[in-house]
Amino acid sequence: MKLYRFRYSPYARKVQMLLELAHLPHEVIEVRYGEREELARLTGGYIYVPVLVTGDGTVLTESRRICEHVLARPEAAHLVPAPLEAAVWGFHDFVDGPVEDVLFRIATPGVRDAWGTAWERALYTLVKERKFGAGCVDAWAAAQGELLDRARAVLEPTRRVLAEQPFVIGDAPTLADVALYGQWAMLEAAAPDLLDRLSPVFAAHARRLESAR
Ligand SMILES: N[C@@H](CCC(=O)N[C@@H](CS)C(=O)NCC(=O)O)C(=O)O
Repeated sequence: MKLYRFRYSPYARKVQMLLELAHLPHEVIEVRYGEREELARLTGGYIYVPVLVTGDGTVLTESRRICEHVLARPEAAHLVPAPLEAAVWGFHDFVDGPVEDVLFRIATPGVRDAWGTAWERALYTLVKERKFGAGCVDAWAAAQGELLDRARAVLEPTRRVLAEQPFVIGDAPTLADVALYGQWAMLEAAAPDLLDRLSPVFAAHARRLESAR
């Protein structure tokens, strides 16, 4: 399989961790933000990541759909234990919704500054400003402290659980942890200390997942 990603993409990093925990062989293709010709040709025009190309050449887009596909494989079944299916998917959707909604604002200024070319920084800013308004990236940089407080409030029950047990559901990782890991990877791609500043409990959770894969 081939996984197309940006290093900062929480959705792509979620899929990557899922493949790693399931021990499904895959090649990671690092897409250059300012150069997506291969991706556009492959997908027929979809230039978001993640994109997964499966062993039989099927091209999958949308991380939730990709996760469903991977989880249908026997190697990955343990990552959504049957009696916990509703809870695990519910948590996944909570992470990709309200959690991502605040964390991407925290990560965005650092992600922008990390792009290697002025063209990529300008394109990334344009993409954000077209959706969230002129000056949004600089405004999020200025409001980082408040955004971190908002994120801590949204994630406080999760933090309390992870302070007491290794993973969201107990002793073994599930899709719930994998979804969180995508967010942690985004923050650390923006700035290496950002996740630890959000909470050392979350940084420890990221390291546990990396050890588990
Ligand atoms: N709903 C999609 C969202 C994918 C998405 O928004 N990907 C972002 C990276 S996190 C992207 O590719 N953005 C393109 C751009 O910034 O031009 C999924 O879950 O896969």
